[in-house]
Amino acid sequence: MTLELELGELATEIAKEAGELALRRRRDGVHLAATKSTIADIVTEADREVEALIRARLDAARPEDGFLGEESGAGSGTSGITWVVDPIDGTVNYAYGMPAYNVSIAAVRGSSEPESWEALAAAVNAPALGELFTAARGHGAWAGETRLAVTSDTSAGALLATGFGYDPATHDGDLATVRLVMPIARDLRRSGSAALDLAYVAAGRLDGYFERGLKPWDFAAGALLVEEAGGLVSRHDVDSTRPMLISGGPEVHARLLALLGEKR
Ligand code: LIP
Repeated sequence: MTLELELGELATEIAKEAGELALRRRRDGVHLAATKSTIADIVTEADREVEALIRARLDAARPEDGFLGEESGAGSGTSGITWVVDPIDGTVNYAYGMPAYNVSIAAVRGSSEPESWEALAAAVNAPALGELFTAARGHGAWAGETRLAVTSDTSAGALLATGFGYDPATHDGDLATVRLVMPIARDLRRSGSAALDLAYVAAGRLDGYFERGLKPWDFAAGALLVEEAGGLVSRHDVDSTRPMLISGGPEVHARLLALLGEKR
């Protein structure tokens, strides 16, 4: 078995267990643990508990690996493999009881800097939706037994998705970005979860997705799903406080790149 498949099996197994925990805690009732960058940027007790479970399982299975999690931060390793984890991506959806949330786990070769890592394996588990998306580099992207592929025909316009940051001061600029891309769009979706948006691009349910200000754990797994489904993912303005992520099939990616590739 290749390293990519081995890491993918571990990510999938842990994402399943972590998703079941997140679902149980949602049904028990969600409790706010803290706020972060703004009052809207929340973390629930379940976020912390799910990440602790994921980190414990990874430490037991591969103690020499590094770790980068949204809630517990970074831990160095000696193996050259780093796990990049968002325990509950779509946290606000989760807190409100909306089903568009997921456990996102990626294994990358190299550091926890997106510009220098190579993603090797990914699992995005949306337990309330009953969907598990997986990928291992060189072995395709999957939803269960279904192989994923990005779209290619956007003659009716592209079905795009985006997201907005937690800081209201950024919303005007993000809306200006939306205005910029609408001429190539047939419509726009906003799920509230970057990992799910990327999984949907990989599955051909969206033609493209773009968003400013994502954190490494928001896109680490979803980006590999898109790449293994024949799509492209790129980041721009990476030295800014809010880099732009662009994703889609080759044609849609090129059109988004032409419109958004440089800071607007
Ligand atoms: C969320 C992303 C989403 C973005 C939100 C937030 P979180 O991640 O998945 O795409 O629009 O602002 O960053 O906070 O739920 O892990």
